Amino acid sequence: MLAGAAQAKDQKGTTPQRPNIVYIMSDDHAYQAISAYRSEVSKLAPTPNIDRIARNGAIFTNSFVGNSLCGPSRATLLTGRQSNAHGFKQNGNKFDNSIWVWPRALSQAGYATALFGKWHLNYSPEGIGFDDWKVLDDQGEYYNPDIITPKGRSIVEGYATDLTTQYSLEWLKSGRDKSKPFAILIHHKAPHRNFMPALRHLQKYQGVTFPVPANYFDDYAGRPAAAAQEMNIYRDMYEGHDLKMTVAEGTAQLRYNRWPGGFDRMTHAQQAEWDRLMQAHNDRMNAAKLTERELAVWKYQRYMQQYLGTIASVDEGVGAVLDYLEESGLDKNTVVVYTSDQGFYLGEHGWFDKRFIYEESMRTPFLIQYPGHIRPGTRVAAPIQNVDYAPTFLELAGVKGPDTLQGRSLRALFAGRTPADWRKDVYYHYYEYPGFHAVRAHYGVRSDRYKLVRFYSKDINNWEFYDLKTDPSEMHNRIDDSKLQRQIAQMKKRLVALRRQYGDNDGPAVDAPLN
Ligand code: SGN
Ligand code: CA
Repeated sequence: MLAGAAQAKDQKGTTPQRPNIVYIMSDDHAYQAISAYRSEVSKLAPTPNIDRIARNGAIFTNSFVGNSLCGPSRATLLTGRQSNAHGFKQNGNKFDNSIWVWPRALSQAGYATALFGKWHLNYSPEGIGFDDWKVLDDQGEYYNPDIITPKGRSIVEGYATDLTTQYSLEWLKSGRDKSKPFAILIHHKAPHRNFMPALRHLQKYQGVTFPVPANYFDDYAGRPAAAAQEMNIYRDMYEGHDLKMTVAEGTAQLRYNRWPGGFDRMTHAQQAEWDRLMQAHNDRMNAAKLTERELAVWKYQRYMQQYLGTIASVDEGVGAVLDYLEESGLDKNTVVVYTSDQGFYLGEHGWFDKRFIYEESMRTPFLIQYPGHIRPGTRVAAPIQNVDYAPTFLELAGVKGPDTLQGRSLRALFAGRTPADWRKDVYYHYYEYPGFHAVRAHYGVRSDRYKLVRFYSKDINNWEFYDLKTDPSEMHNRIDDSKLQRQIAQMKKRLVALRRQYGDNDGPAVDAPLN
């Protein structure tokens, strides 16, 4: 057996066949936009193919990240460690491709490995341990993106999501070493900003009116960091770049477009088709001369139409991969995971983007199928976090990981057993300030009932406390509520314990004075 392949023997003394792993991760895909999670928005924009995974296997209803930002989350996925431990705390850091990551461990244990799509940790994944890879440059572009491969970099005509699916299928069908089990990472750029759907989906939701979240016009009372952010749909989205609004009726000229790169890359034919498909909708908006509040709601609708439009191609891509696995019979011995690098706000608190510990950002979807090992339709409520992915894949592949892993395999959970000592609460730490969207640095802990948060930037330095049972939308900071002081003290203890457990000394000590 190959080095590192600590494959357990089963009761008959034979080595069970190691499963293949298909890990599909999109970028900024809110659980609210996956119909298996049954949100109001997703009822109007279903994801039938992603839902197949939940139907075939399990859906985790309390899945979280430890730092709701792309780079840190991806580094956690690969290393099984929290941001402070792997060191990639904010976007723009450079990932050290030589540190321990599970894809290399699987490669060394005899797996064929590949990565396609968004990487965003370093220039390329050279040295990570992938037999094959093709990645988008940095954040990646939706249309005609730059693609970096072991041979260099080039502009490829096409739509990023479709290209990522195409590369993945090519590798699965004919690119890999078929004598080995495989692990493939399919990392979609969609639905990341600036939310550009494929032309075939550009009008898909144009006529649809999505339910506006009840707290869309949040006043942020008692929550200074929530008030100070710059991720408000009606105030901070760029009308051209994000919302694709035009300057006047009868023209396709966009309003303020801070980063024109996304459109400049289109071919003339793509641009002409885009303009044609958007014209009537934009003309109606310009003709309506909307008032402030009406415009704010219109912007939410346009945001949803575009964001969900990009997900349509992701869902098709997931369907194509699942179809191939089924047609080839590979599905029987293949674990398929669908997740996102973090959650995202779809208008809750008036927001897009993520970063905050508040629910919609801290949560991330997690769906998994593994025929014969997960009962179809399983729902798991135990809290999981992205530190758990690496230990899970290692256990499935029968490979021993290093002692530095900070998560725990999900295998017992999806097999229907929650270990008695499974975690009861989840740690969180966001660092990137100053940065895009002006979300102040903070850390905190979330239990099934409460959430305790410490913001610690120079200008905003406060505690917040939420009762998720009575206030699931986190509108009322109860930190000064005399009736909750016992629970707050208890959560502070948990926060100290979790900071110790993960070795996180960044930021002020939990008992440090506020100023
Ligand atoms: C870009 C986006 C931001 C986003 C960051 C991080 N602006 O800078 O809105 O918060 O990425 O996103 S954009 O208009 O240039 O897309 S992350 O998913 O990579 O962490
Ligand atoms: Ca992201």
